[in-house]
Amino acid sequence: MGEYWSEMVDGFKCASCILLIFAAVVSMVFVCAPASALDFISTNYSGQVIEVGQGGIFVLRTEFMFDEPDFPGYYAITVVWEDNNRADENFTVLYTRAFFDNDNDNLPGPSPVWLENATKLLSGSGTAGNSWTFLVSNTTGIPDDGYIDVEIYMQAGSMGFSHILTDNHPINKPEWWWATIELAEPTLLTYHLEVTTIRVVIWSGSATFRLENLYAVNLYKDLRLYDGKKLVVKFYTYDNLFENESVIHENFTLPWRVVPENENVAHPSGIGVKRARLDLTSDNTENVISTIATFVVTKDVLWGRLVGIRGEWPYADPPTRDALWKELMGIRGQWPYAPS
Ligand SMILES: [Ca+2]
Ligand SMILES: [Ca+2]
Ligand SMILES: [Ca+2]
Repeated sequence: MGEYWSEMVDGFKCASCILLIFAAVVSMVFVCAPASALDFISTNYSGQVIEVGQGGIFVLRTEFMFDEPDFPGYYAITVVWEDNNRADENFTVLYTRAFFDNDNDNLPGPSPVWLENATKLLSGSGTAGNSWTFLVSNTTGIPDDGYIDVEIYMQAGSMGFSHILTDNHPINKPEWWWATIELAEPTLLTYHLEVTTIRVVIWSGSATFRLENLYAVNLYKDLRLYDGKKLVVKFYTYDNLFENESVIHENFTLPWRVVPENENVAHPSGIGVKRARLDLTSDNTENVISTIATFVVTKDVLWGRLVGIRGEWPYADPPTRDALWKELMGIRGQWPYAPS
């Protein structure tokens, strides 16, 4: 029994020995790893689509962390694009800024700790016009550890020209291999970036019309506007003759994110809706910058509303029944003209 017990103890010792060795190996891996595994955090542009208005400003943000107290930190961020030999297909770097962001809200905060940047803009001949290379780096080693954000503020346009509308103006294509993020503390690491798709647009998002009742549309919209002064719902006859309009938003500051919302828009003439259209316009609503959505009250749409009225009828109070009856007669009157 005693012998057996001592064997057990020896076995246990041996097992803890192995565990210790294992722990030592693991911790060695860990000690070696942080500089390479923890430095780079993320970007908002590598492999991403960025939408911007013509002449609008967008930010390329790189986030990383220095965590080796005995080594000052270094960074260099290089972005590359081409201009198709046109000022209106080029970007302009406006400025850069770098700061500690230890609370990770991507903002410099009320008493920011700025880091000194050096920038360089180089150009040469590329495959589609000039190739532009922009480099931002720190000048001397950063003594403090922590989370750092480096931002490059760019404008969609150059030489006083706004960038043309486009689905894809690439930044950092894979063949432009020198587009990298380099970070160094005890070791120097190079990260290659995925292509960034810059879309230059008037607006982005979506808007959907529904018939609320014969006299009003319901409009769901989740939009970002980069241009324009007014959002207008315009009403037309089935033959596309203008009837009336309702300005639903104005006096907004661009770029503007329309809070996703459902909104009922009544025909201002109090008559049945035949065609409706959501336009982004200048101050004069006749100057259409872009038509965002269109809607036709077809026979199918009218039928849907008839079914709706039938459902509401049994529960409606007398004044509502009067209104529903009037609407029903209105649908009857509009039906022959509605396209199927
Ligand atoms: Ca350090
Ligand atoms: Ca912050
Ligand atoms: Ca950040």
